[in-house]
Amino acid sequence: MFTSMGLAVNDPNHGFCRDCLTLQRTVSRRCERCGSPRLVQHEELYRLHLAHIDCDAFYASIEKRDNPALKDRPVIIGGGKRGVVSTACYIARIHGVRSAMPMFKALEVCPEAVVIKPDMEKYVRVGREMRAMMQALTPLVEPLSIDEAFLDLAGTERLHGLPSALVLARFVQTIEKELGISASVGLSYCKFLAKVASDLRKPRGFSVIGEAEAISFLAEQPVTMIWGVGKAFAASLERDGIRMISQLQKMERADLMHRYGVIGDRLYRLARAEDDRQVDPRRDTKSVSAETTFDIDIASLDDLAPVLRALSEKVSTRLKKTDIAGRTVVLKLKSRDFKIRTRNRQLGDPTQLADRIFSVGLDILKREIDGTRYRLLGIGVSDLSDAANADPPDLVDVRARKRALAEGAIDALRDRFGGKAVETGYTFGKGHRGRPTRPEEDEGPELQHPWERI
Ligand code: TTP
Ligand code: MG
Ligand code: MG
Repeated sequence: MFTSMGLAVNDPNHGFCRDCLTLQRTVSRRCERCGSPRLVQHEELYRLHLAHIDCDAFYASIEKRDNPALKDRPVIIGGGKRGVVSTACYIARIHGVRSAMPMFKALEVCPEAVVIKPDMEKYVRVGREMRAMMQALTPLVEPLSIDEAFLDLAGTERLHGLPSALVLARFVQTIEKELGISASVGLSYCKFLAKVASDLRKPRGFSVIGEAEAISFLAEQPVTMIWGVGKAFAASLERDGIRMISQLQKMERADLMHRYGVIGDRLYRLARAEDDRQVDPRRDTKSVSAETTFDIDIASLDDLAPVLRALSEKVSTRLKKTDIAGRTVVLKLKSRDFKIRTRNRQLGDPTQLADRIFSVGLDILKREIDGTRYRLLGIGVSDLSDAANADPPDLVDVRARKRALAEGAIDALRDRFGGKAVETGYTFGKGHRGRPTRPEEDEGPELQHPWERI
């Protein structure tokens, strides 16, 4: 398939065509061989090896693949209990449908949409297939979620007989053909910009951000482009008059750290395109979780909540020890008749905090209190990432911030005096019936749920 047309690969003057993978003799708008406009040209194209690949409208693409009649129709995946949009295909997005939008609202803006209930097993299967195909390209694959991963292709040129950029272009062609889904590629020299790049020209995008233009590119972007700057934090930056990354580029590290703590240091570095995090395939750790089996089956929230609190603290401690955080909270219940229920909820930012894990877990748990007697309760987080991205200071919610600080103080005491020294309102003297009786707490197997089974 790959045609060099006698041109030296690795010459930055020659871009290539993403449709026929042919190197181009000149800088042009259309492929010299097949006429396609899908050309990639960039000074650093053959020097960059760090990629982020993210599938386009993942769940919706799979459903379209399996039912070609849906191809040109707006498709929304969602519904179910929470009644929100999981994802919308790009046609539905033109009408204004977005992830996490309440379904009634989505149908207001796009009444002709076809709504499909998620089939997680199927999506997980496809995600796994794609991951295996990535791992055939390089051992350095770091999955971020069901439909995306970082790949470091440095040093694989000899193996593939192709520069990384072409390996990536060929890879997306392969998954289009073999899996029937499309994906977008971001190619850069660091994780931050590879991830930013993959999102620039969705769907079927291929974007390159080189070292030479990194800083000027970032200068024109809003602060929300920085990893970990969620809505709440962006609002507090805005109150301080900071909206664009160019403003951060002019600020001193000490000033940013004084204002925003540890995250200030991250703002300083990422605004300057400094990011030396390596692609770490071990980050594939599926989830961090804790679960326990009761001696007596339990149906009431009053009895389950203290156990949930204790387990959340255990998960939080493990996260803090290993310096990682999770963005999806997963609750697991096993009923008397051994039926397993797992429920998960994605957060805006990754967390390490017992308080957050517990409150989200409790919220999910409340919906499962329906008289069923449970023999097992588990809580965990998945979608793991660096702790550096966790729990950005939410200056909007002062109470949440205070709780986080209090949690830090409790952790310090626990470190000094052991886990039992400090008990919070929820665990203290409550719910002895719900207390794990066998053994103290089982670590149990990792939670089985769609996000981490992949
Ligand atoms: P994303 O990669 O965030 O989104 P996407 O693949 O649907 O669309 P894009 O082209 O913008 O990448 O998430 C992957 C899948 O995860 C998505 O198809 C559905 C699921 N998901 C949810 O269930 N809820 C959410 O809020 C989000 C963001 C994703
Ligand atoms: Mg995606
Ligand atoms: Mg994704």
